[in-house]
Amino acid sequence: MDILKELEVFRRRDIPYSRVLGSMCTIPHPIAVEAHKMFIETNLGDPGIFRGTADLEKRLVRFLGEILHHPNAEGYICSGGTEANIQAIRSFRNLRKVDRPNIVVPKSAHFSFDKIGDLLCIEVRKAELDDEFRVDSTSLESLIDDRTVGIVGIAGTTELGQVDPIDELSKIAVEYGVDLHVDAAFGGLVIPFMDRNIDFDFKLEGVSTITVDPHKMGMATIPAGGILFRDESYPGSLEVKTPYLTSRSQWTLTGTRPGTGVASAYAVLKHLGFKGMKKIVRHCLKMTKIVKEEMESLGFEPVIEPVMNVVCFKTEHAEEIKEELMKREWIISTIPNPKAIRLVLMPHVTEDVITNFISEIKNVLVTLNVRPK
Ligand code: 0PR
Repeated sequence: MDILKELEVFRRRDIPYSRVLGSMCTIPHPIAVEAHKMFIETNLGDPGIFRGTADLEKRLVRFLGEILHHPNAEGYICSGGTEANIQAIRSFRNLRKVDRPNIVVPKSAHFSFDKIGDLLCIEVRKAELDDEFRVDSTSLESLIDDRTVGIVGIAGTTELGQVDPIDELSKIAVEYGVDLHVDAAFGGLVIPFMDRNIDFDFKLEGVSTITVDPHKMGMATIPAGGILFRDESYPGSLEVKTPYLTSRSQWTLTGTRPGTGVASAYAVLKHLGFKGMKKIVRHCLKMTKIVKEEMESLGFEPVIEPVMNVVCFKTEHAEEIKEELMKREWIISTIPNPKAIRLVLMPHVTEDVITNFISEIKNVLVTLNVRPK
């Protein structure tokens, strides 16, 4: 018991999600927690032992494939968006086999692509953005050459929640004969449930692979990332032999890997269904609208009109505001260019949370004696 008390002391120092408006993770759905507990000892690294869990993973991949217009996509549940992005680009590189390979990504790409450059010894070329912070497809196209093994588009950028013109990127991918990876780590479980229609997935013929993370908007327990491949040639290029396991080979990056994320993600999607997910997304978009209006009435101006449940407000004082909020145990984040504060309206953010946050930010402006812009 003493040990548990000791753990509690540490755990109590964590900030509760009800004061977090700068994270792409959230409180897992209650059914996710139950499912997680049931699968606590499972290891998908040895699917011959955990046969049921392995079959459940196939079902979940099918679910995600259905949501992304390709029920027969290959894929697996991994540690998160970073691993998913690594595996997609690694498959492009392995399939192409060119000397000194490169990929072209938007300037707004998540920092996991910098890790990818280093790990895979690939040059990462960064394409310019347009005024709305979407990748400029002309700039991206101009960076493609005969050593380019793939291009990347983002459906839900980390900083602004913006969606690149994936349809244009798909045409470019087909024209140049290169693979297109869509990083929909965040947006993959938002866009399909929005009223607005945005094409970003396997519906577009140029899209080869998609990152989609249940541990972000899928309300699964951490870790639960997802990588989907258009066909088996992509994961096939990642395969290594596993002589002493119950399976002959594996194409995942990690060996031992939990089944908890699979169970929790499956449970949430099955429990909520399309309708339930739509309701969650509608809630998050409503909270985004409310916070945007409240912040505008304080004199803040959004960087872009929010596309999904991420909104940034321009301010020269972004860092000071963030620090002062942190002292008061509120968590937001900032972006450097343009200087802005960033809010992510995850399912745990309710109108009460927003009311408390707005009154705190008013106090912060008074304490710092600054104006919003
Ligand atoms: N791709 C995109 C578009 C992302 O936004 C992220 C993470 C990743 C890939 C990488 O995913 P993993 O972190 O699962 O490997 N985006 C968030 C970010 O960097 C991750 C995050 C989540 C950070 C919760 C903080 C936090 O409290 O902001």
